[in-house]
Amino acid sequence: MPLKEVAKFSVSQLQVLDEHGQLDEKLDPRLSAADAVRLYEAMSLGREVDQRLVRLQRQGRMGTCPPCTGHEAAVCAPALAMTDRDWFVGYYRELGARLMRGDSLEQSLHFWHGHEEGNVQQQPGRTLPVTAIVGAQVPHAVGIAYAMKYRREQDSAVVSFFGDGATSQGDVHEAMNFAAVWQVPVVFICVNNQWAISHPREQQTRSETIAQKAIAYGFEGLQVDGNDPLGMYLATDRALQRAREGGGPTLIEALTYRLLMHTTADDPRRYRSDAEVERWWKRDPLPRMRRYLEGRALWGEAQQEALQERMRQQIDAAVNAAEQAGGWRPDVLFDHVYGTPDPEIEAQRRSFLGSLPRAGAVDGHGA
Ligand SMILES: Cc1ncc(C[n+]2csc(CCOP(=O)(O)OP(=O)(O)O)c2C)c(N)n1
Repeated sequence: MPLKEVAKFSVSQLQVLDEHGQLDEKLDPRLSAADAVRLYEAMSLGREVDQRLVRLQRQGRMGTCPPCTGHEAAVCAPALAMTDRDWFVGYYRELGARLMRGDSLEQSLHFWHGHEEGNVQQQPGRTLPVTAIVGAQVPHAVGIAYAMKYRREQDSAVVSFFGDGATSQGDVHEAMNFAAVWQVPVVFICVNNQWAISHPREQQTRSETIAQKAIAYGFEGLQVDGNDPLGMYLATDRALQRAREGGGPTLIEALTYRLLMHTTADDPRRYRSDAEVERWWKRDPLPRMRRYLEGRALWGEAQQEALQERMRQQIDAAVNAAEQAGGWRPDVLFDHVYGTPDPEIEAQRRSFLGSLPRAGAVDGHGA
């Protein structure tokens, strides 16, 4: 059967700052000193809060939470590239980036402690709350982008984050297909951390890269070293520009690694080797960014010590405030299921309250 080639594609990988702190001068996005420092500080705060959350959970002072250690470049650099006019539609592993977008640390602590109050929108800005339903946020992102196009908003775009596991969800593919058909201003960032709980990337898809999936839908897909903050910034900045100029969607595959457990309820030693984890710690985005700052004479031991102290005080204050807050109603989760009261939901509320040891008397720390 004679065959003729009808299409040919390739996928590129971007790296600007390698694991040794070596900079590709031609690709350097030339961040201002203030932005470079802001990015490093945001990544550091994300890491520090993450470590504290795990310790608090181990002490029984925090609910189950999903650590973000390792993801800092993949999420904070895109947040730096975004403006307040852009929509941030994420999932549950972008803590540092959410703090950059104006979420309060205290309220994030409420959220991970399981208090519905942590879901109340913390700022009037364009950041959607955390979602734990894998992939559900991606159609929302495309819907928002569609509305922006319809309203002819030209100064803004949507950035949506999701994991490699989420690419097994139909929602993600439907969203990408419509984003391409409608040419809406959206940037998809797949944080490919190699694992969906205990399920390795290789069993998630037979595609060699996640980035190449974009080609099938008809838009650009690019793989980026997700531990390289400058590469992630550059890729997101360009994709946002294209989106705002009417050029449609982009898929960025951020190649990274979840350095800790999936959530504090998980033991990753049961499914992955210490050697693999060790290899990825050597590519940790934080020392890489610090070396870059030091190379530009923007950082040194004194700044690091001052930052550590500032972060310690900020986190201590938020933890204290979160632990002192309380008096939560345990049935608040029934309040917003529908916009108007519903007899079935009210029956469920009564049944739930009736099942509590001392109905109505349970505070935020005791239930
Ligand atoms: C629709 C749906 N299916 C299954 C789950 C259970 N679940 C929670 S997280 C997760 C893995 C997600 O992996 P990935 O998308 O790679 O993100 P990561 O947690 O690795 O950042 C699964 C299967 C869920 N929350 N929602």
